[in-house]
Amino acid sequence: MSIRIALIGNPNCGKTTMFNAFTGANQYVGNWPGVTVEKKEGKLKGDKDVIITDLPGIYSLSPYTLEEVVSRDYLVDEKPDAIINLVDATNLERNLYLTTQIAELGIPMVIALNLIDVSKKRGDVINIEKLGHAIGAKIVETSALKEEGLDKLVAEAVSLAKKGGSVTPAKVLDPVIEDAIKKVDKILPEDVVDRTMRRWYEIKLLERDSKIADKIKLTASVKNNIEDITKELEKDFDNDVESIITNARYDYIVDVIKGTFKRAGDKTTLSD
Ligand code: BGO
Repeated sequence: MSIRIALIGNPNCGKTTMFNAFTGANQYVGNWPGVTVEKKEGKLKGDKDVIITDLPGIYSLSPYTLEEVVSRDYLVDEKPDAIINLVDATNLERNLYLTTQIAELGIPMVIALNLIDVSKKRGDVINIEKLGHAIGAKIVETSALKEEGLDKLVAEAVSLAKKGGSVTPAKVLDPVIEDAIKKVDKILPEDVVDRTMRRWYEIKLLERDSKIADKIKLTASVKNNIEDITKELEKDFDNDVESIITNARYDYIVDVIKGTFKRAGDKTTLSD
């Protein structure tokens, strides 16, 4: 049986370069069903049982662009066996925003810390172990351009895929938001969503993501109860729910980066 691995990352993180290095001539290009967004799939060079899907480059798993919808529908509906999440090492903060969202899906994920050659040349220092621990995923340093780290990366992804199962996403948001998610969890029926993706669905429902709400059958009373939880959260923070959750993600990322990343020229040291 074949193994399905999805490549996902921000625009310009080196995804096309990496996809080409993985698949070479073994790729087919078409469109995603119903939309004019390019779909690229290919077989891994050296192991035809591994199918790699290159998802559109995006900044977020929100529902506002075709690319975002295509990428998240694929991850949620097709549920690949493993995800390779490319993170541009020279633009860590912005790239990790998407990573925090992907982690919520509970799909086994390995991070490719790409453009590491540029980051190292600049003199930036990243504590890979600590960063991986904080995010809850293994990190492999890569240069897609120089084809460095790619064998190790794909071996890690294949091994995760073969192991199967799912990952329990960490609860990394502000405790008040985590409390609201817990309340949604209590009222969301057991069998309406994939068990391992519950956190993803709960956050999207809290955010009033109607595309996600339309995917699941909820009674009017459950919908109203979720709306009440959202309203209460908005009252607590005196802000709209999407801004509240976006800000909380960035707070978490800033915290993670503080202990794991040192820009060239920064005189402070990273603690162990
Ligand atoms: C140009 N290291 C380095 N140094 N560069 C990389 C790496 C890496 O690990 N990975 C990718 N690049 P895409 P998306 C370019 O095209 O794969 C480079 O959007 C140029 N082109 O070579 O397209 C890659 O698919 C002229 O650079 O990314 C490419 O995710 C001058 O990052 C760019 C300089 O890669 C984007 C760069 C005519």
